[in-house]
Amino acid sequence: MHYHVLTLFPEMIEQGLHTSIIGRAIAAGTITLSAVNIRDYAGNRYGKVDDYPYGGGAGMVMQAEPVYQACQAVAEKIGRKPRVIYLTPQGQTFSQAMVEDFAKEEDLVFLCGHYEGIDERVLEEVVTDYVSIGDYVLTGGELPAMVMIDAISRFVPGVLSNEESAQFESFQDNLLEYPQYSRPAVWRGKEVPPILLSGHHANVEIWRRQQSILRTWQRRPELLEEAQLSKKERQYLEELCRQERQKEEEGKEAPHES
Ligand code: 6GU
Repeated sequence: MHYHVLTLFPEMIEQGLHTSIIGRAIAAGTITLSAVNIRDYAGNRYGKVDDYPYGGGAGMVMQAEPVYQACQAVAEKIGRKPRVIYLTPQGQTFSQAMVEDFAKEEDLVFLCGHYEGIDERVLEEVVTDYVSIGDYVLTGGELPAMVMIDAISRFVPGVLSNEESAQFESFQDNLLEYPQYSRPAVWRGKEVPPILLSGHHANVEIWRRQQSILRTWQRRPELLEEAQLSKKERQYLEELCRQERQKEEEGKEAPHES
């Protein structure tokens, strides 16, 4: 996978992604990361790439031509028109389904805006995907691009070791991950669930699946609609719901404290 990030702050991208698992994948050449400074395509001696908005209003707008030239430079380098993702709070919300789709590409271009945005005409010309990372406003597209690169890279073959492999983590199967414990077996009086110390591997697996279902039901119940559960697991979920209804009923019957 080759990432090309078009930005006014290339050092932010270069410094942000060279640690941990993504840093290791870059060092190994499994993925490449090239931060392209849009200012290098300013076409003037001052490196000026923004101007006042037509029609008035606050702030500055990134001009079309430098963004277009930076994009063209990437297309020429790789010999074809790549997918170009514009990071914007107006985009589709980034999801695990999008992660897996983007991970299939050979090259991905991320276009990071700043100020009050980018001239609409160049967006119409080059952007293939408008993506947001959530409903809040950031100062620029660099952090969202890094978030996306991190998530997509986990699905690029060879980035995760077998042990780190994505298979059993959150959102696999639309279930949240089960809780994890490590030594000591008793920490400040809190014990590790005894089944994890039993050495009974099959029972541990059943317990972990149940914990995943319980967590998802407690924290992200909407995910369960898409989850693939076995007949036994459905029964377990129904039992959870039944217990909850019972608690509610008992709560209603109990006399109120005053
Ligand atoms: Cl992709 N960009 C900016 N500037 N703000 C955001 C965002 C993106 N996603 C959420 N907020």
